[in-house]
Amino acid sequence: MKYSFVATLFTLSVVLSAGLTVAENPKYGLSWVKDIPMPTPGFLDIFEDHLYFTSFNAEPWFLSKNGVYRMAAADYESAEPELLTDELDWPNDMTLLDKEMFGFNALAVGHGFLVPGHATGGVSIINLDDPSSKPVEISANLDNWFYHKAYPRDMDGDGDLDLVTARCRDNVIPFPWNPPNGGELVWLENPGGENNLADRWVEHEIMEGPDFLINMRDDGVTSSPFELLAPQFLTELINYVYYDSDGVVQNRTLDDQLGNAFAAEFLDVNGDGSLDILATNHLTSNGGVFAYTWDNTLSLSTAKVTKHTLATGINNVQEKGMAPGHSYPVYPRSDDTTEKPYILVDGDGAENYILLSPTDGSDFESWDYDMTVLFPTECTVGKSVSADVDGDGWSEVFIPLYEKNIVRVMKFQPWDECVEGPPLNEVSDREGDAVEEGFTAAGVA
Ligand SMILES: *[C@@H]1O[C@H](CO)[C@@H](O)[C@H](O)[C@H]1NC(C)=O
Ligand SMILES: [Ca+2]
Ligand SMILES: [Ca+2]
Ligand SMILES: [Ca+2]
Ligand SMILES: [Ca+2]
Repeated sequence: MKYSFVATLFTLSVVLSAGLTVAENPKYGLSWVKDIPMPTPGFLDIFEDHLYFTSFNAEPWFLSKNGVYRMAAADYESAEPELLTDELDWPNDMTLLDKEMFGFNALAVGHGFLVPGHATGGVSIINLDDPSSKPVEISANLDNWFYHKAYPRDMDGDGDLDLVTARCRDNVIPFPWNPPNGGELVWLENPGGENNLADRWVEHEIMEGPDFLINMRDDGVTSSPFELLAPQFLTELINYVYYDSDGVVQNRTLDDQLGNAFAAEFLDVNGDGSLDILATNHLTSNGGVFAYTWDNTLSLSTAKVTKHTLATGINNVQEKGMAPGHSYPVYPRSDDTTEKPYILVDGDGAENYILLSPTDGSDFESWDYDMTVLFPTECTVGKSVSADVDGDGWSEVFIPLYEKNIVRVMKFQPWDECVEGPPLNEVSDREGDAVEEGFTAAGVA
């Protein structure tokens, strides 16, 4: 194990107006439920009633155990993840597609990564109604381009849904004979008809810049054919991409001060009913979480945008790696949305799991949050996800602990009633002892 942390919970101090400093726990914390064994889990999503997981690793593709898995979310106590496919190399994030697109329920998965041997990726379609069928890669199989997330939009107005995605070329070792690193926003043209998966789709470039993740605005108020956020890692900014009234693509840089960007999403961060942006960067030191607000009655293309820093000081601890990863708001109690939601942050290379609780949950004007490291993970944290999947009024949280080969299931509970999970410093890394021992150490038979 490269690093070990003191496995204690701690909270930042809260300064009271009287000038006293006391440590105050958030009202709610995360209580351990179980650890689900899964090789090197990466991205998690919840679509409808199911949890979806991707798994990838740096071994040569013919040795590696890549996978896309699914599990009935409400049955998290007993269900086992079902392998949908192990044929995609380095699957990243996923999107559930409408049945009308292919005539079956389908998942679009972006795949490939900058790790040598995995750099040529694509976008593939998984048939969820027939998981025994092989995924179909529809992207153009371009050397050294990899993809993270695709969204359906009708880009040419012919009535069928195309896919919009970002592709990235980021050679870890930039030999002079390699094409330059960079990112591009592209759309893949649906050929239409019943055999629209028979051939690869033509890939059209929209603009340069977007590279890893993108996020489509989907609140119904949007320019046509889309409005999106591109957290650009390579060019170190958050870009807002939209179409003007002449149908010409335009873009506006929302923040060029945050360094390498990781995520930026359209969300109601503070639960006041108006749309905001939640973002993270991805740095070796002093990574953070940021919100951006604007007057929703105005177009984001011209409105004044205010940046709020919700957390800083999130430090990478790995030899290779950066921090933090993805973050998202969640109501600890799904049936109580009167106060502001909490925010969960994947530490990624910081090797921890972080909770931001509103300093004053009822003050919707305030952007002050208290940061609590819930537990050290002793490994990379992938993209976690939360929802009240069993309808008991408490939100469950599913956390991919990459080198531990575990998805940790937790549930919001009152802070004082939270159960601590088995210590992760006793769970073997992938590089260490047998994976099976790791599962045993984590209390999973
Ligand atoms: C994006 O914005 C920059 C700066 O305004 C501009 O130079 C560039 O042409 C824009 N690209 C597109 C595709 O709109
Ligand atoms: Ca179309
Ligand atoms: Ca078409
Ligand atoms: Ca809001
Ligand atoms: Ca629940």
